[in-house]
This record gives sequence, C-alpha cells and structure tokens, in this order.
Amino acid sequence: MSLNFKNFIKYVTDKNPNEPEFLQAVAEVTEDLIPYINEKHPTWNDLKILERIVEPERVISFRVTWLDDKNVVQVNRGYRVQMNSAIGPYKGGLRFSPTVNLSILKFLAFEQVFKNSLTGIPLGGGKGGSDFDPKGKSDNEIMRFCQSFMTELFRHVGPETDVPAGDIGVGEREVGYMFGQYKRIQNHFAGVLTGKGPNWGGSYIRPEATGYGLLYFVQCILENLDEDFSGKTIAISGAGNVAYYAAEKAVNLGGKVITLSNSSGCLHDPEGFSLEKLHHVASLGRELAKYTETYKSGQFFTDKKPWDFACDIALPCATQNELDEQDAKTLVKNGCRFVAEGANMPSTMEAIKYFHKSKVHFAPGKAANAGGVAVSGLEMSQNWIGQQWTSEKVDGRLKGIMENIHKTCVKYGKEEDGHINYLKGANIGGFIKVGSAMKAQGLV
Ligand code: NDP
Ligand code: 2IT
Repeated sequence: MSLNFKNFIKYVTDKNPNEPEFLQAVAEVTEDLIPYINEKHPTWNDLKILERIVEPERVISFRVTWLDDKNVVQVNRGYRVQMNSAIGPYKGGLRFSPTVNLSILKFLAFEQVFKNSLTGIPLGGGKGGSDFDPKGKSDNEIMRFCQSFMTELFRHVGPETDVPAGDIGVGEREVGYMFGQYKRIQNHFAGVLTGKGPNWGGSYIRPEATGYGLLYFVQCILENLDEDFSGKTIAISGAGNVAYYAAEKAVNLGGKVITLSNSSGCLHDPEGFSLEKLHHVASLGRELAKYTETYKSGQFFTDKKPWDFACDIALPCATQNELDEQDAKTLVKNGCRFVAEGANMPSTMEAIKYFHKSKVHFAPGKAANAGGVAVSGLEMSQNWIGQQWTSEKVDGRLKGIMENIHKTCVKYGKEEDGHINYLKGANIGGFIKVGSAMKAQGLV
C-alpha cells in the first residue's frame, strides 16, 4: 500500500483540528517522508508507522496551583507531551510562556523526535511546559511555581523515562528549582533534568550548546562551498539563550553580527556587535533599547524585524513562525544566501518554499539547533557514569555531532543539481532510525 501526502494531511487534520502549529510541523516532515517510504519501505505503510508517529505515546495535562507574593492563589496549566520513545527515553525542553498550548507543545515534541535521532544519541522525543508567564515575576514566585509544577510532574519523569530541560522562559534557575523539588520528593539525586548548574550535575557548555552548535553547522555549510565567515554579515533574532551564544560564536568565527531582537523590537548596530558590546547586551536583560544609551552606533526599532536589514546569513533564534514569506523575499532581495534556524520552526512553510526556490542554503531547526539537546545527552552520560568532562571535551564532542548531522543531511538531501535540500536530508535522516526501531518493537 502506498500513502498519499494530501490524504495523509487530511487524516491528521481531521484528528487534530485547531492545532495549526502541530499540523504545520507534520506537513513539513511528511512531505519528504511519504515519497521516501513509498519508494524504500512500502511495508512500513502497512505497519502504519506514520499514523503512529504523529500520535503522541502519552499527553499529560495537569493543574499547577501556587501562591503569588500578594498571597493571591494562581492557577496555571502544566503539560508534558511524551511523543516517541522508540530509540530512548523521552527528551526535550519545558517552555514557560502565556502562549503555550497543546498545539505548540505537540509541534515541538514532534520536531524533537527527529532532532534527537539526528544527534546519534539514543534519545526519544518529548516536550512540556506551562502557560505560566515568567515575565515580571519575583524570584520567590518563580520558585513556588516551579516547585508546584514538579510536585505533579515528578511521577511522570525519571532519568530513564523522561528527561526534561529548558526552552523559552526556562533556564538554569528554573531547572534548579524543579531539580531541588524532584530530589526532595524522590530522595534521589538523579539526572532527571538537564541544563543543571555545573556544580550540581550539569555539563559544561550546555548553556552555550545550541548557539555554538548552530554556528558549527553553518560552518559546515560554508566549508562545503569552500567559503568561510570572513566578511559575512549576520542577522540574528532573539536575545535569549540561543541568540546570545550564537552571536558570541559568530563573532569569534569572524562574522559581523548586526542585529538582535526581542518581543519589543529589533536592535540594529551596523558596525557589528563586538564581544564587549554583547556582554553589555547581556547585562541589559529585556531592556534592549537601552543599548543605544551606551553605544551610539546602535538603533532600536519597534517596527522592524532583523530580516529588514541586508545580510549574508540569517539566524532566526527567537520563536516559531517569526519569519514569513514576505521576510524571505526581503532577505533574498537584499542578498541573503544562508538561513539556519536556531529556534524551532521559525520559518513559515511559504518562507521555506521561497528559500528553496531561490536556492538559499536553508538549514532547518531540527538539524541546525540540535546542539542543545546533544549536549543534554552528554550531560545524561556524565550523570550515569558520575563524572564531569572538561569544557574542551564537551565542545569537541558538540562540534563532532554537528558535523555528523551535516553529513547525514548531505547524504539524504543532495539533489540532482548538487544543491543540498537540508530539510529533506534532516527529515529522512532523522526518521530512518525511529521508523526501523518502531518496526522492530512491534505494535506498540
Ligand atoms: P529564551 O527564553 O532564552 O529567549 C527567547 C528569546 O526570544 C527572547 O529574546 C524573547 O524575547 C524572544 N521571543 C520569544 N517569543 C517572541 C516573540 N513572539 N516575538 C519576538 N521575540 C520573541 O529562549 P531560548 O533562547 O532558549 O529559545 C529560543 C528558541 O530556540 C525557541 O524557539 C526554542 O524552542 C529554541 N531552542 C532552544 C534550545 C535551548 O537549548 N534553549 C534548544 C533548541 C532550540 P522576550 O524576552 O521579549 O520575550
Ligand atoms: O528544542 C530543544 O531542542 C530544546 N529546548 C532542548 C531540549 C533538551 O532536552 O536539551
């Protein structure tokens, strides 16, 4: 039996109405997988591997009650989507943002399945979070929320079951409060979360890993074309964990980073951010506009995106669907030749199609931002063997993993004209191991 993309998307849409982000992620992946399976593994259709892979193994939704600083009771919703455990324990971040809903967490968990497989580390895929808004909350409020969140989540996770980590709104501080509560409830010092502090089970280079890994991946794309970063202008969106370390590595590799952004607007410095300027940005927190008080070369725009400025390389590192078809057209018109996603699904489907049509070298998040979860996997290994590796060792392993992901994308994504379709390469390269493991493990 062979599958048809249009019929399959209708089937998934009928089953998951009102989940646009999830449907977008499924369409992006299965457009490449369906022809591949029909040609190479037609028997996987009879086993309904694709129908199964789009169905989470388990979705947990729970109430999170906590007391704010004014002693007012607050109620939020917590989730964990345990998407696929065919090749390892569920693994993926937790997002705290008022925009969180099931559609967004299912898209993130779905992407995570393929991304984790691409790392070569045995990790399944999952994602979770809450509609809790960390902005404007005191440290004590964050702690009380995290403790309440883990008081329910603890029964669903474990070092060999499901290992959450950070994502938007969740960093080392939040991981710390959740880890402390898990340890207290279970009386077990275990690698149940990654992104821990280096003095209490964390790995060196985990904070830097997603941004550094993204730049190592771009370096592979450039080397494949006999090019490098020198003289190249880079537009980055976001000013959080991923964007910051992407900018730092880009500068260290010889690129000129001209933008950063957040939900208030876009910071443009046509002279480029030096490492010193980046340190200053970090000290500003969310007050990016204040940069212009110290550095006169900078300008802050509330009505512009990083994609409005001419660049050679665009690195969207903020959030999903932040780069649409119009942005893609502006980027291409201004000479942009490389786009690599630090965020998850930041480009819309129409933007990606335009990049492909324009022969822009486009690297999807599931390949290009896999460095974060890869070092999370290395953190799990260190926890299991009770050791801590040096920064140099972890960074070297990270670089090797990103080079291998690039090779996988080339292997499965090379077109007849020699151009590499990184999206197709990542989709197929990430799928093969998961699909064959599902087949081997029978009807589960
Ligand atoms: P952070 O919370 O550290 O930073 C997020 C940044 O993106 C902030 O600058 C935030 O601005 C901005 N942002 C968020 N939402 C919007 C929006 N709707 N419009 C404009 N700007 C926005 O998160 P991370 O850096 O960790 O995550 C960024 C992206 O990278 C996400 O897509 C995440 O899923 C992905 N990712 C993260 C990994 C990790 O290891 N952390 C690994 C792989 C991918 P503001 O403060 O104003 O909201
Ligand atoms: O999207 C992602 O890959 C992450 N947020 C990191 C997940 C992890 O488990 O480190």
